[in-house]
Amino acid sequence: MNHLVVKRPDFGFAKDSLNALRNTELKYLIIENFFNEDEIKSIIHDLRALPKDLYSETKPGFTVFPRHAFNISNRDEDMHVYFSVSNKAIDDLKNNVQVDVVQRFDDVFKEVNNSNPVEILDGPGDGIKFIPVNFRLMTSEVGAKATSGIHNGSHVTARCVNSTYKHLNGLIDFDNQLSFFCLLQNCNEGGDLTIYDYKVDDYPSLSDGRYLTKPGSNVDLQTTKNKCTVHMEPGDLIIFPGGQLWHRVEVVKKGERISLGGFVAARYSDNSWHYWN
Ligand SMILES: O=C(O)CCC(=O)C(=O)O
Repeated sequence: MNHLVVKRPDFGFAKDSLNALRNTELKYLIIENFFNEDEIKSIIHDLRALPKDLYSETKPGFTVFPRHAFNISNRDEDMHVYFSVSNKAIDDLKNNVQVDVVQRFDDVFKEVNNSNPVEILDGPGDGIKFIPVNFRLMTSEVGAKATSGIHNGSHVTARCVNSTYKHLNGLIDFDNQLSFFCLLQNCNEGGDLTIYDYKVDDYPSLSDGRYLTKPGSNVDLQTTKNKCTVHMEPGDLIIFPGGQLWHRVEVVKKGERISLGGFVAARYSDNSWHYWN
């Protein structure tokens, strides 16, 4: 599988990347300089100034703003809980972060989708939207491995069958969803993204964060060498087939890692792409 690294605004042959990533012809796309140094400084300054109650702690050492669509600690949460706060969360993003991060994603997604717009996903009901992106802050808390563990989109979805994703069934191709995030701050040790050469179907499905060995398979994701670890610089954006390929953020050993991201997938009815978090 290939990967591409491009510099904004020179997209050249990355113009059809969303489709190439969906087909796993591409393993990942990096867009360098998605945010420049001054923008990153401004965003991090705004994050530090945010009222504490706008953050949610998903587990010790892993804090997000605004919240995730799925509730990591309560898989039975009713989806209306999320949608009752999602429009306010969109306003919180706009009102508290000076750099218009959503506009930036709109612009870049269009560039890598053959000039077709990629819109924020609609929620159930008129005027209700998903939160487009969120900030993820991972620290190296003592005793808590602030990392995502090895996962893929279906794994995440499996934890959410009773909640927010329910209404997406049949509408969005979220088995083949792409993950994306911009790295805003590197931690001092760890925190790189590892993408495995294995797809969901090559490997057993997980339950409750544990992963099982597929009967007859001698693949062990913990020890396999068939993977790549991608080191990114602050300001780089990565898009990869996180719905299909196993991946993880390596344990944050020192310092704090800050990223901004979400998911993007095509709607079955017309193949138009939408993003959410
Ligand atoms: O936001 C990040 O830093 C990690 C993203 C990730 O693992 C995912 O989207 O599945």
